[in-house]
Amino acid sequence: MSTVKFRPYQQAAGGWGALRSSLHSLQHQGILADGTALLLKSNQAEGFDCPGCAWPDPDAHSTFEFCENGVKAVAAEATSKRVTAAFFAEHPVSWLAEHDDYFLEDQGRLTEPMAYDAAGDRYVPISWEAAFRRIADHLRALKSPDEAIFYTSGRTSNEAAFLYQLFVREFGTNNLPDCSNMCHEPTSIGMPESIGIGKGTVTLEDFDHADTLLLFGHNPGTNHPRMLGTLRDAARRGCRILAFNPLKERGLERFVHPQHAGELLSRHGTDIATHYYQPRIGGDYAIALGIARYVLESGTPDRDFIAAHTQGFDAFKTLALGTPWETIETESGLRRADLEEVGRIYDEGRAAIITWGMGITQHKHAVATVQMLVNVLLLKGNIGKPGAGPAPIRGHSNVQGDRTMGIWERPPADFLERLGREFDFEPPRAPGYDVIGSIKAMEEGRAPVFFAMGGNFANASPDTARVHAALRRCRLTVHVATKLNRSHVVHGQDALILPCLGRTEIDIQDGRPQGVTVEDSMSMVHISQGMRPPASAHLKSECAIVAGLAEATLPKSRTPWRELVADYDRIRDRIARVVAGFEDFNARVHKPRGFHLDLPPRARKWTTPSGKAHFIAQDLSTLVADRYRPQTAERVFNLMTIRSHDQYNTTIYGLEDRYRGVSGARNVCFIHPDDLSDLGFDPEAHVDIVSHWSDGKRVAHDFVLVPYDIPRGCLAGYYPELNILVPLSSHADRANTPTSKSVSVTLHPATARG
Ligand SMILES: Nc1nc2c(c(=O)[nH]1)N[C@H]1C(S)=C(S)[C@@H](COP(=O)(O)OP(=O)(O)OC[C@H]3O[C@@H](n4cnc5c(=O)[nH]c(N)nc54)[C@H](O)[C@@H]3O)O[C@H]1N2
Ligand SMILES: Nc1nc2c(c(=O)[nH]1)N[C@H]1C(S)=C(S)[C@@H](COP(=O)(O)OP(=O)(O)OC[C@H]3O[C@@H](n4cnc5c(=O)[nH]c(N)nc54)[C@H](O)[C@@H]3O)O[C@H]1N2
Ligand SMILES: [Mo]
Repeated sequence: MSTVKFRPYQQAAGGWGALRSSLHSLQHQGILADGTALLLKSNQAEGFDCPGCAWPDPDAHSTFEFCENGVKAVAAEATSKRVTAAFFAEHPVSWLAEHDDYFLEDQGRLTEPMAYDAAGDRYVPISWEAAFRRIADHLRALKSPDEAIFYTSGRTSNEAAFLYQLFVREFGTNNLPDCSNMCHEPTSIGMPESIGIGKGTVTLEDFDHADTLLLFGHNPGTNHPRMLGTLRDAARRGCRILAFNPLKERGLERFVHPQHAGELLSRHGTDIATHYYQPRIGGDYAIALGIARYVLESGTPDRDFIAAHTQGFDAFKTLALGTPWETIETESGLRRADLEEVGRIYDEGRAAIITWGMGITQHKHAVATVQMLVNVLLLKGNIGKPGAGPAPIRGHSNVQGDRTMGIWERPPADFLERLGREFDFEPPRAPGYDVIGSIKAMEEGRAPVFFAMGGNFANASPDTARVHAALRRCRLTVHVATKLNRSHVVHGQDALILPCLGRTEIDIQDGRPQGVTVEDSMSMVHISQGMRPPASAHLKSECAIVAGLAEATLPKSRTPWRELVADYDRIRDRIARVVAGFEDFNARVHKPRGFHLDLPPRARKWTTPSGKAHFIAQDLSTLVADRYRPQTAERVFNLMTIRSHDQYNTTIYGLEDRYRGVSGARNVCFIHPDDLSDLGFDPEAHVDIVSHWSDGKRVAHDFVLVPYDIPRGCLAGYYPELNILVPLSSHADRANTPTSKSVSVTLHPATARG
């Protein structure tokens, strides 16, 4: 393994560093010449939606919105490198499996359908027809449709997602786990109980009207860099920006806009956060409770709003005022004076937005924390007025749209009702498996067929060893993918790789180019039109793959699969009749920049059973009592697994985590300098990280300790390398999201791998 270099990064986020790194990625993918032209089409009214993050596009922009990590995402898809049949002929799968994920994805775009040949331990070419037949044979041989699992990652378009869930339900199961089970599920579970919908209520424009922003547990400089432009404008207007993050993330501190020549000359850039708090990992429930307590005790709750629009206020007030400040301090890791400062700023504000990311959702008490953040908003009437509201920051560019289209293992009854009526079949009603349920089912042999529409299930899921064993137990694994990844080399007895078109590519059906649609983090739905010739003539669109599969598997289906795929407008017409809020879909989406979905809370309409918004809270002490405490005399740390600046989830672009000053390797573990010396380790000591759970220990070998500005008792390292430490049964209450941001671990001098 290469060696880790650590050199603290002094500059602002963005700036020349971002420009240099973007050029480097275009060069690395061999598309320096035409890459720029391509980027000019990204996030434009008539271009393609950036396959990177789900941050919305501003309504008016000059050329293109520059984003370093967007460039990396586009370049990774538009790469000139190719994985051909000759590549697979040369390399046995066991050889591929010895290589890391960076190597696998870096081989380039997949070019034709491949099937695993056990005798030669190689993937060999297969025709599309034969591939569909083989999958259909496996599916039809199952004792029950519930023995198959159909995963989705969040890049799939609305049209493909809609057809895919229709196929899966006509086949007869709701086993539709998706990446949001590991991501924003606590948001989707918590928010409807509070305000009736599971999505953010703000638009990008609201950020122009807010005077207070509270940012919880996300890292915009890396994971949604276009948000930095929004934050910069807000900061320049004098908006108060409060960041809550155990780490000092540079993108939350200051930013140089790479498209402003004047700013490029100043190294310091614009200060983003006016106030920066470093809570302990998992301390956010207590912070939000502290804010609420301050407002109730010393501030001015919006009594009219509370009386007219909410339920549960009195109980909530009793609970908040009854929580001692000492408990709030210990649990949040912030001092009372800081908490009161936050409370005061929030109370004084006229309109506040609260944003959150994985630092909130990947914890045991994630649902409770999401609901506590909503309580804070309700206290001041900060929903349903300009410049105010909840803004969960989604991950994949269409993960929100996929859920809207029915990629959901627990579909609402009214959706199934409409789906069944439109397509003349009886959809299954029993809930399906989510990600964790799927892994357990495969492990126990209850689900021998695993099909994935995108993603990298083998490495994105928790408890790597168990997931790999589970996938290997399958009779068939199938991956619709653009690039080679771990999930293709950790496979079932029979395995297929089906290569598809990416977002940036021209999708021709029946002689005409097709556009697909996506929904961003703020519920804007718009068209995405590919611009590049496909990476190979053998690629199919995700929609065409679903149709091929459906025709092979469901001979009695009354759905005109081929006809729908010949013109995606026809798919949208069906969506318009099934999915609430998509009436007149084609007419509305073909307008420049598309349309905004109607979100009732914006008009202070609450689609909860009571018709009101709800204060929902539980005693902080119950959450504390609930915490897992390993039986060990050693010092136990709380580890969060996070993204470096040079990756897209399991896709590793390079080995530089620029803003954190780390380069050269990814086996790092950030630790407070005093914790380091207390344990008797030197900086850059090599350690094994051992996670503790009721079912035993898990070990990550040979990680380098990097002294860092992080609260004591807390550690950080990179996903997906540390997924081996996340126990399968450690997950958010009710939402089942793996607790990727709180793993109980101890540190030990590195030993040889056993
Ligand atoms: N370039 C790039 N863009 C991406 C992705 C990518 O990998 N690369 N991934 C996409 C996806 S799918 C998603 S979901 C998003 C993820 O975007 P983020 O939500 O930003 O994801 P993480 O990197 O996991 O970062 C979590 C942040 O929360 C902080 N944190 C961790 N635990 C806590 C806590 O207990 N409390 C608080 N307050 N903070 C905490 C960490 O220090 C870190 O700054 O980004 C999307 N965009
Ligand atoms: N420990 C830990 N684990 C985590 C997280 C964490 O923070 N910590 N984060 C979780 C989160 S938030 C998420 S969202 C999941 C992500 O989980 P996934 O969505 O499953 O993983 P990705 O790495 O985004 O998937 C990358 C693969 O998608 C394929 N791909 C790319 N573009 C396309 C396309 O257009 N179509 C198709 N069909 N395939 C495509 C490529 O083959 C690529 O290899 O991981 C989760 N796991
Ligand atoms: Mo995500």
